[in-house]
Amino acid sequence: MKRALITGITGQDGSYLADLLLAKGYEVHGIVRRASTSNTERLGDERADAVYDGTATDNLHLHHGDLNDGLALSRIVADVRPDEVYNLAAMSHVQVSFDMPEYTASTNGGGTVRLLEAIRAAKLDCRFYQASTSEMFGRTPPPQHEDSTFHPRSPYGTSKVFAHWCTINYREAYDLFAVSGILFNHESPRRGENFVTRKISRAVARIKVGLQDELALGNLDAVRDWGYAPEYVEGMWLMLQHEEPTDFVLATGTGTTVREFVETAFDHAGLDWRDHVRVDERFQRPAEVHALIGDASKAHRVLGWKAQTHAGDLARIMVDADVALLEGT
Ligand code: NAP
Ligand code: G4F
Repeated sequence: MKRALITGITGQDGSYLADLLLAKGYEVHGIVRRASTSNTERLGDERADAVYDGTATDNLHLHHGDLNDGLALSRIVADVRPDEVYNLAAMSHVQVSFDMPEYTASTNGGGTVRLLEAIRAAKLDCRFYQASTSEMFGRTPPPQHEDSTFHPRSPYGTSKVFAHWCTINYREAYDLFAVSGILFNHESPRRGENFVTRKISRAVARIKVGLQDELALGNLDAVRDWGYAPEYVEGMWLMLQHEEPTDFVLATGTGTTVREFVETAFDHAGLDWRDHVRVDERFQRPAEVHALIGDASKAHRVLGWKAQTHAGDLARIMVDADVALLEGT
């Protein structure tokens, strides 16, 4: 039985990856931050409680830790001795990173080094996945691929460029099977509520049932390449099963503006977005990434991976899920 360690297991991707690996028969270990309220909702609070009180019946194991705590990371890595490590934990919100640049650098950049050092110190022969991002391309015009120039536009983007190069450096310096997945935006009903797609789908559902009338957004002209998160975690796993450690872009290859996503989401609920959306300066960023559209042909050619769900279907999936959540079904 293979053993995997996932940082960020309570996040959108971590929770889908845990589901995938458990279904494949892995023993799954996850690192969870201590919080004063539950942060295990995406894993299923009852399932997480069962892990903590020792009554769990599946192969999920949770450990308290933090990417800013190198000693805890070292202890967990040495105790678990995983075959595969997926580093998904991050301060992942681009706009928030402008408010917390030091914390973002320490968590996303320093945290990756701490984890890589923990693996090296434990002399582990494991495979390592780093959650890199299309935000690293920033100002470089689309289509962006594995060899495109990095020009990050936020503290988040710069921290991820550092972590990306650390991953490559540990591959070259220590022969670690370390892979960087450069993933374009991927969303789902489990997406955090302050990312734009979920903010929109949640607002549409609330407007439809009369709980809200207005939705305030920032830049409606930004173009993103939005895919469906469960498909992207499959891609992460495929990268670690490949015989060679090499980096991959995952993307749909289709660009959609925020305005188009809004229009599709409101249309799906039988609403006219012009009656409800207003632009609010508070959601504009000091430096914006105007257009991200990925070229994932390497992942298709080498791994057989191809995105199946595009932005229109994604908007409908997310609106349906938020309506169902409100209706309690
Ligand atoms: P997410 O939903 O925001 O999840 C982030 C995870 O990191 C959560 O489990 C969070 O814990 C954890 N975390 C945050 N700070 C931490 C710390 N100091 N120590 C330990 N854990 C910490 O993000 P996601 O969308 O699943 O993304 C997963 C990874 O892929 C991130 O690294 C992100 O930057 C990267 N990425 C995401 C996308 C995308 O479109 N989703 C695209 C490219 C790359 P809590 O639950 O306690 O907050
Ligand atoms: O949903 P967003 O906050 O995602 P963003 O900035 O693209 O970052 C996400 O994708 C990255 C991959 O490229 C990940 F690495 C990162 O961790 C995260 O998952 O914003 C998308 C676009 C931006 O151009 C933003 O300016 O939507 C625009 N936007 C317009 N109004 C808004 C809003 N974004 C947010 N969050 N909230 C708004 O009201």
